[in-house]
Amino acid sequence: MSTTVVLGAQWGDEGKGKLADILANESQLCCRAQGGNNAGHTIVANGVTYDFHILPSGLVNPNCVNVVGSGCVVHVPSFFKELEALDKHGLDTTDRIYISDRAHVVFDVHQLVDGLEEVELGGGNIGTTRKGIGPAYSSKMTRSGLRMCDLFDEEVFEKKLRRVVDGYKKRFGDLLKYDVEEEIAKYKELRPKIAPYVVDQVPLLQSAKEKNAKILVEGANALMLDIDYGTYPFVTSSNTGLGGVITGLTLGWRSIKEVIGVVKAYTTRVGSGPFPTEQLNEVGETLQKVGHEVGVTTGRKRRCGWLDLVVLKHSHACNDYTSLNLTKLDVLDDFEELKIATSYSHKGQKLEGFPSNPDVLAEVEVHYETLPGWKKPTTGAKSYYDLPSQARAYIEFIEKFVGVKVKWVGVGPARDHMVVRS
Ligand code: 2SA
Ligand code: GDP
Ligand code: MG
Repeated sequence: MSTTVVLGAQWGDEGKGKLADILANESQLCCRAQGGNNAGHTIVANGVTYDFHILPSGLVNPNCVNVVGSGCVVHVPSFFKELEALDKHGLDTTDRIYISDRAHVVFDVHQLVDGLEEVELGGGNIGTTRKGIGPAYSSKMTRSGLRMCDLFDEEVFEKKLRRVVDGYKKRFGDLLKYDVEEEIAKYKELRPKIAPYVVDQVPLLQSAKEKNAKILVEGANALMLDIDYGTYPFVTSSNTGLGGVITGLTLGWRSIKEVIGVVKAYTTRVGSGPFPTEQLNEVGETLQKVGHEVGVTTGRKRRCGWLDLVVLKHSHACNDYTSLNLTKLDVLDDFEELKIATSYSHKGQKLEGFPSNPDVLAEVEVHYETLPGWKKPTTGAKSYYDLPSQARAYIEFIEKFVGVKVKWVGVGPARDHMVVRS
């Protein structure tokens, strides 16, 4: 068995879905290890644009079986909504999508609580997607959550769900506008519908191992949103790095052959939290417009700024990438010059590494290198040497600084807008 892992190296939306779709072509299984339908992965294939949230991007490839792993959280009605959207595009998903029976369930009450918790935080809110991700993982960690396997015994299901809701009622009182009876009734219909999709992931992956299958793991969100190594508390509620892959799936660590970090050629972030290279000026606006930087799940405008190699070095220190996919290089085609952050200082002192304290991060002074732009279109490039020399210099600067090879370069949204280096 050999496993390739695709991980977001910045704050998300680097273009993981596109690389996952390309690599799914040579994989028998595509698995998600963490997160829920907060993720938004856009794939442009055969002239169709697909948006994935909880479903793995391997579904676009008709020969790839897909798994939503134990480390994920699943809002069942949204799962079906996404499947229906794929069906409308004519994509046959029959017998190609399974959910681990250990994955936790996101209920409507979690989504409502997500909103209430954001209101409680006031000006210091996280800027979540309000998909109930944080509350569902909180239920998991306090051992009161329901897993997919809990859906099938009606009596136990009701008892457990009522207990979760009672806890929230105590906390939020009348602010929580939620009818548990309605949710219970909804699951009477959903129960038989979801049953064929729910499997024990452990033997499924064990059998893949025995068959020497090629497995692709599609990371969701990104390292800077990791609950332990990201910009806490402005993060999502799962381990988005390599650690989450190991706990969220049962792959066998020996099988992991590649860990590919997906890096946007500039930086974006959705939601709140410090963002040292953010450009609240014309540069940021141009990146937002040219890069069509709008959230796939919430439709929020993404914050934009220069590429930050302090972030990328930290990300590499956490995930140990074997190679990188630099994406959206084409968005930089019209810039006269480009800036790349190479170090931070705080109160006049140069910082080693990436600060863990968000207040320090919010105050850092960023030091940049300036590189010449190329002022030529890159989207038609088929091989590395089709790229302008300044674009290659930009790529090689990143490689040298981080110490990891850039193996893929994205020069447009479609499948074939990808330069592969040997
Ligand atoms: P949550 O909802 O609890 O996971 O939010 C916590 C933080 O994590 C950020 N987050 C994301 N950042 C980038 N992309 C995400 N997916 C969507 C996309 C986002 C969207 O692909 O565009 O549509 O807005 C994603 N999901 C979570 C979030 O902004 C919070 O900062
Ligand atoms: P993910 O969450 O990492 O899968 O990324 P998203 O799908 O949220 O956001 C990336 C966006 O950039 C999507 O709209 C992709 O279609 C698009 N995209 C991916 N790679 C490239 C690229 O190389 N160039 C351009 N112009 N767009 C790209
Ligand atoms: Mg995204």
